Amino acid sequence: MSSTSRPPSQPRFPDASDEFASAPPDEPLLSEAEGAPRSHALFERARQLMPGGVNSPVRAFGAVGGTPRFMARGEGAFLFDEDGRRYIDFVGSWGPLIHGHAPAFVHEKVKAQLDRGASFGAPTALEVEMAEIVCRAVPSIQMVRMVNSGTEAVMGALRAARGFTGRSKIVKFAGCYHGHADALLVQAGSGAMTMGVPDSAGVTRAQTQDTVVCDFNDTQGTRQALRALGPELACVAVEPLPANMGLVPPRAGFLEMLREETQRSGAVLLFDEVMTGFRQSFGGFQQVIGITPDATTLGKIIGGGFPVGAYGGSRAMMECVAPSGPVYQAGTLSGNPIAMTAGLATLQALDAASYKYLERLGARLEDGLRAAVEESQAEVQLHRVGSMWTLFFSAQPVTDYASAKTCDTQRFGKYFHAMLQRGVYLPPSQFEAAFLSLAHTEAHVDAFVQASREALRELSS
Ligand code: KE4
Repeated sequence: MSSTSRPPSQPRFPDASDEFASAPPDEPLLSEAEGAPRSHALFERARQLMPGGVNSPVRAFGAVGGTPRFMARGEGAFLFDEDGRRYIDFVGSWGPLIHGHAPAFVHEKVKAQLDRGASFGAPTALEVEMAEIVCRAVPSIQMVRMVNSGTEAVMGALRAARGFTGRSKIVKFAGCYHGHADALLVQAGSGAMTMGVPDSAGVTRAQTQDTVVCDFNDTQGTRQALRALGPELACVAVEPLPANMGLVPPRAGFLEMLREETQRSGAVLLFDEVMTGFRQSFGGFQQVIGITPDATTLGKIIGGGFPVGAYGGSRAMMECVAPSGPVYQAGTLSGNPIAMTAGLATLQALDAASYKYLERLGARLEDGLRAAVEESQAEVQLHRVGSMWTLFFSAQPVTDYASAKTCDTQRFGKYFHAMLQRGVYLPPSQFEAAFLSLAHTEAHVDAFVQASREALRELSS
């Protein structure tokens, strides 16, 4: 845990009486083109120039319909779109912004670093400081390598696991997302063991033939699959708290079985904590559940909003990575001074009180949302862990990818837009998690609950 005190410029936590006192003003429901003319015009231009008009698919509102809001500015818990509309933001750039948008105590340090230079292509003290914090905080990490995205982190970790074990097979789980590396873009099949079938055009069977897909939370079937793979198995990659099929907590015993079986076979157990690292606790979700994997991937929060990723694990495995060992991996901007400065300022401002605050806010949100669901009799499943949650539009429990896929995504889209109209910005997909930050207050949570109460009532009318 960081020993430095909170930077003076950052109040302990925004107080609940901040300027956001009441629900956003009631406005007539406008058409997308009327309600968001600048976003609409920008989207028309963007679609001519970039695939789907975006630089990452989920942003295009394909899963919820309508015009994606082009954001102009972020401040604390708020986003402001190009049409000047303000939203309470519960996406937080998909997880990095644990302190909210544009925290002064982070951006001041980044601005100062910019005057000293953005990138040197040479080692810096900043990378040593970051490595010391990560190795001290994350139970499984004795050595770490910085990269520039979560995808790169997972690519590096898998290559290190294969180089370290000399084996080829990888197990991943249906519904878990680990970035867009070829070997992991495989058909999320059902059943205990599905040989990897490419899930994306451009990925060849050759690139996925060593990838095996199991079902998350299927303890017995997965155990059988791991035993069948035996000494061929290099790595089991898992989000210990999956959030890319929506938030689906692990069943008791499931992760423990993965730990036991990989210990037994000598395969590397990789926890992909790109999203949960430094989010669920300072030591990640692995510290919360007390299960130490062999390797961990990180991203998002450790870059404080700048491009970053990291992979780490035992000294024995990491010393296989170039230049210490034969596993090659490199990156022009890996560990660059800007991302390191932003990441260090972000991590150094996190302490036990931060996570207590996020849990208190998360519990308030969950209680309020459950009451709103009760009132509207909506057929939904609410999963919340710490500052992350998903409201699944399903009458049935959601415990894995197959059950997540049965959700009524049309109704989710209606809920999403009803919330957007009320000034609440949620992830534009049923299969994502929403995030609270330390910039959110009780007033923001209460406004979210009130908007949800109205939106769910609207859906059920
Ligand atoms: P990036 O390459 O996007 O930095 O990280 C890939 C990644 C790896 N592992 C996990 C567990 C992840 O959640 C991610 C990326 N998360 C998504 C949100 N579901 C990023 C949003 C997007 O793709 O635009």
